[in-house]
Amino acid sequence: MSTTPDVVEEFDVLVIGAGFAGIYQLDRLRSLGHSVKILEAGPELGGIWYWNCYPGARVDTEGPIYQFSRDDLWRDWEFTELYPGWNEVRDYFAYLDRKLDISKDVRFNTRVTAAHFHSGHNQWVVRASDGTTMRCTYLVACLGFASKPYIPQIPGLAQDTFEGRWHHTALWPQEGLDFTGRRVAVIGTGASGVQVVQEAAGEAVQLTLFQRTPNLALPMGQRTLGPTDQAAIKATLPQRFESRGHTFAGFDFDFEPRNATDVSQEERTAEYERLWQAGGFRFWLATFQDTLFDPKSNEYAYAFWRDKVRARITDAALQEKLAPTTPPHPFGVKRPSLEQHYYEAFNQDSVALVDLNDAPIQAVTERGILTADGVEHEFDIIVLATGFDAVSGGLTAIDIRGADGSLLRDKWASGVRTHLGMATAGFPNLLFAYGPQSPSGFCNGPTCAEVQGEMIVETLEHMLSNGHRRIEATPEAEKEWTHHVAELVAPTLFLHAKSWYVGANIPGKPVQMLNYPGGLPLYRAKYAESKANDYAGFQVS
Ligand code: N01
Repeated sequence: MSTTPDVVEEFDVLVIGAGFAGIYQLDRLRSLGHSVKILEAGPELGGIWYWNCYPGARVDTEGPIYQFSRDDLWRDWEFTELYPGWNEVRDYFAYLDRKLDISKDVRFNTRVTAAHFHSGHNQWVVRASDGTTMRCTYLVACLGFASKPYIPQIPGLAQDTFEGRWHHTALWPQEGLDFTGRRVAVIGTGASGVQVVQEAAGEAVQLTLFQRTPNLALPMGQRTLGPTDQAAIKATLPQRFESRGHTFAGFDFDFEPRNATDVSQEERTAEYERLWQAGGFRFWLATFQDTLFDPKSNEYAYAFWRDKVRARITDAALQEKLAPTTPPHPFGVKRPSLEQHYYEAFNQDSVALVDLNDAPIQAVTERGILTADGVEHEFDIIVLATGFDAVSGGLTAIDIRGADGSLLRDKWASGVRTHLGMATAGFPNLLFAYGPQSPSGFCNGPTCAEVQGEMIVETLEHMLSNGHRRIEATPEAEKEWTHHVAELVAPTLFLHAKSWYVGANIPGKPVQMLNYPGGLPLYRAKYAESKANDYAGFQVS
């Protein structure tokens, strides 16, 4: 890549991605007087909420705390549902644009393909798919954890053998796709698959879910928000925002200090019931603190979940497929989806389930999906809800080359290594939000955009206002951080499931905890310690 002749613009900071994290960076850094630009692959703000417009796509954090906490922003904004749909989240981004005038500093439809560090100038030379080249002193990647969809290699799929239409949920046609009267297949049971199934069950003439692992989904507790709700929400939002930064996952609730194994069965059941009725992620993240550590405690939670779910499914065989007697993996170490009427959908004659453990997919054919038992299932639409090369995939998809010209993709081929989940040795002046070994997928998005976002802003402000030109994680610091993450995860049950949390969903990807498992308060303390010690773990020059 040429580093000089075609350079047209230069910035203090270039940000990749115009979701929550990127918008936070632009707004804050611009207000501090720095020159900043966002490069965004999509044609509008929203990041993940632009691409994921599949039927049923919906936030699974309560809307009031799924927004920026700034007073002048939340006071004038209301979501109409407790868990807003993708359309309403897009409206929120349009609202942010009106309030903050973001778009004028965003270059849309510009997918970053390469970023090479130029040591002589301490600058990044960034190239986009349209041939644009820009320079910046600091590059901040705000790619989210799910910017690289995973499409499995199923024979016939890439060859477009199928005569109907097929789409990955994260590359859904913007004009929509009507399921009405169509025969629909859904492959995958993550949050995306569960949401599509719920939606398609009411529209499709026939719906078949291809399941490899059941989702241990939780009741969402969805409801519309009327004027009384809105007033009550407004009255308590400042405290809720405040508590967001001090809980494990950036919500306004946290784990219960008792252990499930220390209380009587009656107390345990009463607590589970309370959490179940409260809805959302509470049964997962406001439950007994030992649930994700102690196999016995985890079994208690699973048994409660299983019995609740089975009571909603009429067919005994489907009960066993969707909520097996024996847990498919410990509860909560693969992300539960929030559902509204997912399990009832399977009581409809028009909805079927194919267990891929009995009959794996062999090929996509002209007419549908061929499974190993020789059955060709015929469809009009195939939905791939097969997830993402999560957390690190967005970064390694870009041709990022560090100070000595080596590729980030190569450096992380045997596993990610970072300092504070913010930077990696050999790649000076590159910081990332929501990246590997940061709270990332374990954190409410807007909370993390603000909390980790502010760490990045502070670090950049320290650099820019002190005339420093180069910051780089040291190899020792990233070794220590990687060790710290491994130590935190060792006593948990997370490595007992093949999830995207640990990279196990992508064939060949090293299995390691990709998200910071110590919770937001510890993460903040670790950063504060580094900052108080003159950015310990970074080499600043
Ligand atoms: O992806 P996933 P997702 N053959 O990786 C299956 C966020 N999100 O897009 O479980 C057959 O969770 C795979 O099977 P298995 C949220 O953080 C949020 O659903 O590995 N099946 C799995 O069932 C979420 O956790 C919302 O056995 C194959 C599924 O595909 C994250 O994004 C909405 C397969 C993938 O599930 C990812 O969720 C949506 C194959 N070859 C997403 N390969 C909100 O509500 C994979 N699978 C805000």
